Amino acid sequence: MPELYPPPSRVTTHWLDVGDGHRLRILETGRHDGIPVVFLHGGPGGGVSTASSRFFDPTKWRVVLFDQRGAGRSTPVASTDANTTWDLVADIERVRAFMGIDRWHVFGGSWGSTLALAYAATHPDRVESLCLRGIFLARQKEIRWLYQFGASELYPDAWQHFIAPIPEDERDDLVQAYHRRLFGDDRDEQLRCAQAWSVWEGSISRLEPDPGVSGRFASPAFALPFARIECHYFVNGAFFDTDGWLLDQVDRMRHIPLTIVQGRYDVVCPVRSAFDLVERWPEADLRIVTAGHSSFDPPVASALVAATDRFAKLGG
Ligand code: STX
Repeated sequence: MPELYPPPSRVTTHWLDVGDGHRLRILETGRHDGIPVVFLHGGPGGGVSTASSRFFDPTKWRVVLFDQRGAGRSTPVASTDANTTWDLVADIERVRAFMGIDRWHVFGGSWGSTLALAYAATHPDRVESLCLRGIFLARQKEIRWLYQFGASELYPDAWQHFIAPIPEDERDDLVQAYHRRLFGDDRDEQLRCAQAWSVWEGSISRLEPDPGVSGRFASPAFALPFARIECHYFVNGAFFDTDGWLLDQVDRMRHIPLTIVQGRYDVVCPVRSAFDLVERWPEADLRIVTAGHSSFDPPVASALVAATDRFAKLGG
């Protein structure tokens, strides 16, 4: 079982102005002349950490990680102005050009898989391979599963805390009810709701209970951008023209080598979505592991490292 690579010894930070008032923080790790790969984080709104570069052999890869609009250390933080899937797809191209890269490998989990597929469908010639984890296609049924009914039945204890900030007569549409509060005038309520939203997702991510979850996910610096940006995307159907739009684009990108690592017990992004994708994309290499959603659940981490090692061996 391959292990995560050590935390990076050298991290270079870049800043890129992408217009509309947004400035992105970009991190670069690994070899200057390594095989280029872009890491797309989850949420949307989750941000990157240097730990995300641990899926890549630093002697082989040049890893580019960036905080998507409004996320992590990108500014203005938690802003949803000019912030749609298509702005993010255009930003990936801006980051690629800024780094002087012609084609690259694309790696993303959860929302990162959604964004990777939207990018590959739009710019298939720029994508050398796709390595995706916890497939999320942003269909209404996936959004409902996570925030209305489904995950609620597996984690009724955590769910109780998720619904607590919303009055009973608004609980028939929790995403809308949260949206009103996350974008309302009451700052205290904004933060309380952001924390409840964020802790919910954190609480259901790992297969094994994670005692540190409320501390990390409730910290305002993480919770505010994560909850506001996610909620903004999900009230807008992730800005896709149709429900299931990504599945209808598969023929544009089926020539790209695709590896999927999927937790059998992923409650955030149930395996059904990976299955639906592979039905349309039978060449995909789907690896189902006994794990939950998180890329740091050990079987997921091992399978991801094995996948990037295979892509590196194929010659990059
Ligand atoms: N959102 C799932 C997602 O992309 C529907 C996601 N869940 N947790 C994360 O991302 C972080 C790891 C970024 C916290």
